Amino acid sequence: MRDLKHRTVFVTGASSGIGKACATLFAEAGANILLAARRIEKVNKLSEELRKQYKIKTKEIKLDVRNYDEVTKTLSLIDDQWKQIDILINNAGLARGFDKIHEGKVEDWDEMIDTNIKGLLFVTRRVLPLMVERKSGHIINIGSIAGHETYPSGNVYAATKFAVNALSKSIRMDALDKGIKVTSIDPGLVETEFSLVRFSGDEKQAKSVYNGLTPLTANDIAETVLFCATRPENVNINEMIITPLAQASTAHYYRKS
Ligand code: NDP
Ligand code: 8X3
Repeated sequence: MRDLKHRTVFVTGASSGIGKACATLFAEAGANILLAARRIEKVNKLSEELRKQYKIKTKEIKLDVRNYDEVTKTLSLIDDQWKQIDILINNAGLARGFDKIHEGKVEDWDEMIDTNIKGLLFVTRRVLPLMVERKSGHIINIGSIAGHETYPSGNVYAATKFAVNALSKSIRMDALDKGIKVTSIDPGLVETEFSLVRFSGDEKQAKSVYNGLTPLTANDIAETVLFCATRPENVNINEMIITPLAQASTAHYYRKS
């Protein structure tokens, strides 16, 4: 098992859900954490808690992954010690809306494509060269079961996660001779702010996604991310699909009552 002590882990979307849980578990394992999201007040709070509790180093960055100039400038301005990124967790992402494609909102499509595909690419474009230079690093993309199979009204969200799936495979090929690991973690239903964001703050609708079943927690996913990040040097986990017990596919759920 690889030791994470003093390693540098960069988590995008660290203000909530899976990203927050990853930042916490990696901090507990002794890694130094670079935390990024747009809601900097949430990032700052978590950062301070992690520093105090686990005696590690943290750095907060306010970042909108959709803006390539911002990604470039922010990452070029961080101290050299923080540029030695050992593990990048490309987690920032979202679903917007749940419309049939002929009724879909173009602004929702733009937001998902800009965040889930272009945002992941923008961050990777700035971080991967630093790993290539050092011939070492691990990129962990948070994809989705929706990157393997779609579902009614899942259309553009699923398309963005199919793209993440393709990019994980592509990065693995392009960086094959550079000693870089690439892993795709592909969850099913995880109860986070995800559904609240998808349904634009409608709490009742968001809650109904998890009716009658026990969804995964962000911590369940963070544990699998940590597992992948701590395999021996020669081992690369390519992808993992993780669902709650009550989910068999993007369209099959067993709901009690
Ligand atoms: P949350 O809504 O709880 O967290 C999403 C995170 O992404 C937030 O920290 C948010 O931060 C960040 N984010 C969103 N847009 C941007 C942006 N433009 N720039 C920077 N950060 C951004 O949802 P989850 O934790 O569930 O989602 C994390 C990932 O997991 C996503 O990629 C999602 O697609 C994926 N996933 C989730 C599943 C689920 O059922 N929950 C299942 C499968 C995959 P902020 O708003 O502060 O910028
Ligand atoms: C989130 C899981 O099934 O809601 O990626 O698309 S799903």
